[in-house]
Amino acid sequence: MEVGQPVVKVGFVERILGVNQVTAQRALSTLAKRGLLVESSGRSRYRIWRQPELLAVLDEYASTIRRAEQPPRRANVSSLHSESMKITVLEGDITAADVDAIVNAANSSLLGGGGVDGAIHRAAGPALLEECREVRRTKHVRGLPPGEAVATGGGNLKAEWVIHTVGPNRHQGQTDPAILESCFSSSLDLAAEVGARSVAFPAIGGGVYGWSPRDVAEAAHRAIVTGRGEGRWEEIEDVQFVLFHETMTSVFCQVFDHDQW
Ligand code: AR6
Repeated sequence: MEVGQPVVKVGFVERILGVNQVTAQRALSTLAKRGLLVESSGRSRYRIWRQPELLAVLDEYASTIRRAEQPPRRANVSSLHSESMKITVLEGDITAADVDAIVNAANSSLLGGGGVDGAIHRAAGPALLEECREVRRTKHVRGLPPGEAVATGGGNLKAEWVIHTVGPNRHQGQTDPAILESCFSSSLDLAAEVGARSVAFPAIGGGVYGWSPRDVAEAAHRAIVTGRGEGRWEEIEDVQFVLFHETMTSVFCQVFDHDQW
């Protein structure tokens, strides 16, 4: 190990994530395989390789393990109604959502990635990647800009459509919350356009792209309040936020609970 290189130890991971040693070790080994850490001094110390993504991915990984330790469940923790739109905050895996359209937190390449993007591509199968390649060849040759959305079929998913949007990447200096808000409104515009009546969103931007749970929840909330105020998305009856972490879920509940729908 080089002198001065930041390291992460199993005990640290146990403490910050509140998991046991076996879970912490499994998380670190997986992160090393993903190239975010490099093993050094055996299996107890790892050199940090790609710091900005590390904590987000660790957190996501630990949630996956915690869910595997306890049988998976989709907790309906909050359900709010406007005149015609029901908004629900759920905790679980979005690929299992029983909706017409699932929104993907993609990157501009549209060719897949980690996080929820990776999960959606794995669950949808190769037809999704093929459709994304076609979108790149035709509509978005230079890639999909942050804040915009594009629809494809859902491949093997229950959902008929996947709506791909790209969050602003804070690590690349894209810090304008209006772009994040636009991810939610453009996705709903497109969902309405393809005829979806139910739509599931992940916490766009809330992982690798570095937005806090509150930033994401408030952007989603502002988008829906503004759009509904303008009479948009009348046809969409059911909006679900399907979130991966307790922290994200509780922040969404706070933000969406404080007013009447
Ligand atoms: N179901 C629901 N939420 C999930 C799932 C899942 N199966 N998996 C992860 N999440 P991220 P971003 C949560 O990083 O910040 C990708 O590599 C996750 O815990 O997926 O917009 C893309 O290709 C977090 O709360 O999206 C881009 O390169 C939230 O989904 C980049 O990441 C969003 O985390 C986009 O970064």
